[in-house]
This record gives sequence, C-alpha cells and structure tokens, in this order.
Amino acid sequence: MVKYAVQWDSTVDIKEKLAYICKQFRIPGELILYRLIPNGHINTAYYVALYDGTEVRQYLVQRVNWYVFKDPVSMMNNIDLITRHIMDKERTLERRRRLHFHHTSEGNNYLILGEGEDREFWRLYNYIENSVSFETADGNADVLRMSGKAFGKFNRQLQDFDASLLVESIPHFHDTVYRMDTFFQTVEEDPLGRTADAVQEIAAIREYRDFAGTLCRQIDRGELPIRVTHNDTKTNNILFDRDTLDPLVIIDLDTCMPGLACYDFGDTIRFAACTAEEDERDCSRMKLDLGLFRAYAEGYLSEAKSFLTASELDSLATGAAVITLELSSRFLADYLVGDKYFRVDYPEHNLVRARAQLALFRDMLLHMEDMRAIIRDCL
Ligand code: GN1
Ligand code: MG
Repeated sequence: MVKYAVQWDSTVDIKEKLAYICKQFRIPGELILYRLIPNGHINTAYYVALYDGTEVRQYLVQRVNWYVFKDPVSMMNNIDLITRHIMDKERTLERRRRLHFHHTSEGNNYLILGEGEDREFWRLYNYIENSVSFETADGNADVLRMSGKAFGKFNRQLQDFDASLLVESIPHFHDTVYRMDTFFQTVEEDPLGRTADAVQEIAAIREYRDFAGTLCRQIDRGELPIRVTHNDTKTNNILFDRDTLDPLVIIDLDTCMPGLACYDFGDTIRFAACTAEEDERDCSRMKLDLGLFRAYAEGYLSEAKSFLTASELDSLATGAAVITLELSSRFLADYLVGDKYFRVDYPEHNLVRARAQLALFRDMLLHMEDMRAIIRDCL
C-alpha cells in the first residue's frame, strides 16, 4: 500500500486519491471506476467501484466542506447517533434502506488527509443501487407525496431522540433573526461593492425583515416545540427506488439538529412545490404550485399529524415562506462576499438564486390562506 506523507493538494490525481481513501476505509480490491456526483451545493461526492477479482463493490466517497462545517468530527458523531436511533426502531431494515458509514483502522467514520489549511475531511458510505433522487419534482405529484411521507416519517422517528446529544453542526442555521442581522451587516460592509447589483432585492428583504423573525418570536414565547429535524429537506436528499418510487433512505444528515417541524416541511415546499428550479433566471416563471403543495402536505401529514401540536400545524405554511426568504438572504449574502459558501456555476449564480427565491417567497405570501386551507383538509 502506498503511504502518503505529502499534502493532498489539487496536484494529486483524484483517482489516486480516491483509491487511497478506499484503502484507508479498508475496502478490498482495486478502484475500477469513479465519477463525480453532481449533488448539492456544499460537499463533493464521488461514486466509486472496486473489484477484487470476484466481486464489484460500489460506494460513495464524499469530501465534507470544512468551510461550512467547522466541527465535522462532531457532525459525524451526530449522524452516527441518528442513524443508530433509526436502525434501533427498524431492526429489519434491508441494506438499501440505511446509510452505513465505513470506519478506518483507527475506528473513525471519517478520514482526514493533509494538514493545516489544506486538510480535507472524507467519509465513505454504501451506494444505494437502483435508486434515484429528484433535483426538481417536475410537476410530479407522486414525488412530492412520497417525499412528504419520507420526511414526515423521519421527523416522527426522531421524536424520542434526546436532542441534547447533538452538537449544532452549523450554529444559528435557521435562526432567521440572526440570519437577517448578519445579512444586513454584510450589506453594510459591502466588501466587494456588489450591493449595487442587488438594490431592489436588498430593499425587499429589508421590507420583510420583521416577518422573517415570526417563528423565532414564537419559539421565544414557547409556542413551538423544538424537535430534532433534518433542516435541509430538498427532494434530492431522498433516494427513491428507481422502479417503484418507494423512498429508500434520507441522505445528507449533516444538518440534523434541534429545529422546528415547519422548517422541514417548508424547505421541501420551497424546493419542489414550485413551478421552476431554485436558480430560475426568469422570475416570472417562479410560482408556488398549490397542487404539488397539497400532494406534499398529504404525504407529510399522513405521518406527522399524530405528533404535531395545533400551533405547529398552523406554522407549516409560515415555515415555507420564512425558509424561502431566509434562503434568499443567504444566497444574496454569499454573492455579496464573493461566493464562499455555495458552489456556483457562473459568477452571478447566487444573485440569480436569491432573486428566484424572493419571487417564490412573494408568491407564497399571496397564498398563505390557500396553504392553510389545504393543511386543514389533510387533517
Ligand atoms: C445547501 O448541500 P445542499 O445542496 O443539500 C444548504 C441548504 C440550502 C440548500 C439550497 C449545509 O444544501 O441549507 O437550503 O443548499 N446546506 C447547507 O439548495 O448550508
Ligand atoms: Mg444535499
């Protein structure tokens, strides 16, 4: 086995690096295939296949974004605790329905390569065969219904999980008052002089700053219970069976932390119950789709209505709007500081994303009562 004492910088061939990582996670065989998986804006994932002369084994190897996750070791511990908790409830879960992170010979479910500024944080887990995820529901109500069931069940399974065991992987993640404060601080500092590109958007976010704090104020008043939630419930964070659309497993557990049920409900609505993609350039095409909203609400509430309180049920529509506004401010803040957090495909990508989210938010505000009526229908 080759030992690398050198730094793992970009000059090291990625195939060689992946092969080395697989060895560290004690996977037998030679790397015969790898490819980049374009999923998500934060981490970087590769599909790998290894062959040992008799069997082909497939895995996902992922580099965690250390800029975003400041304490990835604790985050991996969170994920370990959460996946065990779910496993304990469903002991018969077949391999395709669970995430299994492999361990190195030191017993860690992660691997750190390199040192100092250049160090990289890697993990390796089972590849779920014959599965598919959805970047957009593309008008397919079944995808939404099944996603709702999957996230509703996930929230339910974690109801008896002791939240004090978890480290907050990103502090203040959905603390919208904090998000607004840091957003306007960034606007004030305007480090790259980019606020000039987003005058209207900044004014709109300022106009809705008070609304953004709605859920935080409800938490302060003790009206909404803190639960353990996923906090990033895009439909591309569920793997479905390619043939039956049965949701197999929820992935991307990095942001599982104490949170509100309506964040999880709202984030899927934001991502998938709409008429365009998250980064649609033509904002007039970006609307809430109430048919898809209904499908998601039906699926989600079939699992979640048994444990949600009346005020939580009432907060679901607000959650969709708040999380959409919050993300608009996050995209825009990242644009203003030079795209350090979200991966971008072109220079003004984060600005485009922020605009699309703002358009969706505005359309949601017009339909708050429609959303609430649909929720009531589903109870
Ligand atoms: C990020 O990594 P990904 O794409 O699943 C982000 C979410 C945003 C989302 C917007 C850790 O999720 O909060 O809602 O992009 N994740 C993190 O698409 O910030
Ligand atoms: Mg993701």
